[in-house]
Amino acid sequence: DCNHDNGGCDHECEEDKYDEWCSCREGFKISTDDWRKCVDIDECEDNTHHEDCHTCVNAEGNYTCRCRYGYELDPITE
Ligand SMILES: [Ca+2]
Repeated sequence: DCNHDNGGCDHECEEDKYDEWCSCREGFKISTDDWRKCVDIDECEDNTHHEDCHTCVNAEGNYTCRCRYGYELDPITE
């Protein structure tokens, strides 16, 4: 029951007539250990997120890119 203690969910609780489930805000995913818990997505582990990154730095809820010396972040794609 999402009305009670947010269904025990870390972030968002969703429900329909039959079921309830937890979802996470952008940058987080449901923990494989506990369907109610949200854990940070390591975008740097998954190569699809940071093709243009020289050095990917994972952070809580997002990630940042660092550039090699002589380059700077493209403000359009950042
Ligand atoms: Ca992250």
